[in-house]
This record gives sequence, C-alpha cells and structure tokens, in this order.
Amino acid sequence: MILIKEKDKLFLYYNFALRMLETEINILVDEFVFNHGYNPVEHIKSRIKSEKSIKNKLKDKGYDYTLANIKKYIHDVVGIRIVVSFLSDVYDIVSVLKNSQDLIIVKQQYYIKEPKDTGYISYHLNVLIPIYLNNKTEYVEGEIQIRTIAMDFWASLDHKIEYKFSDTEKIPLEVYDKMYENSLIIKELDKKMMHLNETVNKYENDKKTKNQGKYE
Ligand code: 0O2
Repeated sequence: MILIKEKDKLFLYYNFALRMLETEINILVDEFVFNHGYNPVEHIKSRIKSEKSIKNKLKDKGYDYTLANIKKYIHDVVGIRIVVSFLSDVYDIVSVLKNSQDLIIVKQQYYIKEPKDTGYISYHLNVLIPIYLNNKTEYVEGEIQIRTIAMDFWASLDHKIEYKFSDTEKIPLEVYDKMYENSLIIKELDKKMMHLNETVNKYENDKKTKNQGKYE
C-alpha cells in the first residue's frame, strides 16, 4: 500500500525537477541561439508520467506499484522531449546538454545509431536533476528525448497505433512491418534533409562573402 503523504512528496519533487529541467534547457537553448544565430529547436514538450502509465510500466517490468519501485525502475517520470529540425541539430543539442554544469548524465541511449526493434529512432539522455530545497539539494532522475521532426512524426504515429490495440491484442504483423519499413525511410529522409540544409547554408555563406565589402 502506498502512503498518500509520501507519494505526494515524491510527486512534488518530480514536479520541482521538471520545472528545474525546463528552465535549464530553455536557458541552454537560448544561449545556443545567441552564440550561433540559429535556433535548432522546433518545439519542446514536457510532462510528468501519469500514475496509470507508471502502474502499467511497472506491471510490464514485473514489479509491484510501490514508491521504492517507482524510484528504482521508472526512469522517465520526469520527461522532456526536444524536437529539432535536422539530424545534426540532435547532436548539437546533446552536446549542449552534456556541457550543463547542473545536470548529471547517468545513461545515454543511442536509438539513432541503433534503432529499437520496432524501428523507433531517437536519442535518450537520462539525467539527475538537482532540486534546491530549503536546507538541502536532492537529485531526481529524468529522461530527455532528443529527436528530429521526422523521427517525432514516426514515434507519434507509432504511439497512436499502439493505443488502437488493447492489451490482449497484438499489433498485426503487416502494420508492424510497414512501420519498420517507414522508419528506414525516416532515417534516410533525415540524412537527405540534413545534406540539403548544408547545401542551402553553403549558398547563403557564399552570398554573404560576395556581399562583404560591397558597401564599405
Ligand atoms: P510514454 O507514454 O512515451 O511515456 P529502461 O530505461 O531501459 O528501464 P524504458 O524506460 O522502457 O526502460 O526505456 P526507453 O527505451 O528509454 O523508453 C522510454 C520511452 O521511449 C518510452 O516511454 C517512449 O516514450 C519511448 N519509446 C521507446 N520505444 C518506443 C517505440 O517503439 N515507439 C514509440 N513511439 N516510443 C518509444 P513509455 O513509458 O513507453 O511511453
């Protein structure tokens, strides 16, 4: 049985951690924009995982719904997703986050180099987030997912498909295979769009160089 007061405290800390993480990420991104004159971020989404979803995840992993198990086995109660334009932006954002003086990286999952069996592509960073309380600092775990718009498109459709089938129903193989095929297309498309962007940047830089000194 979960004690309500202890549970409220745990979730209060998760909320503090989410707010800290949002602020940290927004500042780091703003600094990146200031330094590079370019904003790689399309949008940022954050959430605290619902109790229902925590319960289901613990059940899937074979654990009871207890506070100790939530803390030990659920690493993404605090979650932020950063959606960027291009593949190269993913790595720029990862490097910015790794340089943070506040966040402690505890795990990295390279689902870009090695997508999951489902075809899921993304970059995950599990971090410890400091929360500064009245007389102590506590560290709370959170997960940051960094992905391109194309990867996000695939993942959100995959999520919708999952919801269309109940727990006892399996996703038809035909749908599963098609989603896997589409994830390969997404991977290819991301590379093509990144190269196209590099070409566009080259034209832009050439134009700037030509115009340099024109009005001096
Ligand atoms: P939701 O609803 O997004 O919160 P581990 O960290 O190894 O103990 P975990 O947390 O399952 O185990 O590992 P992982 O791989 O980091 O997955 C965490 C999250 O990644 C998932 O959370 C999804 O958000 C996303 N994800 C992973 N695999 C897939 C996939 O095949 N399709 C989609 N659409 N998303 C995926 P939740 O709790 O499953 O879901």
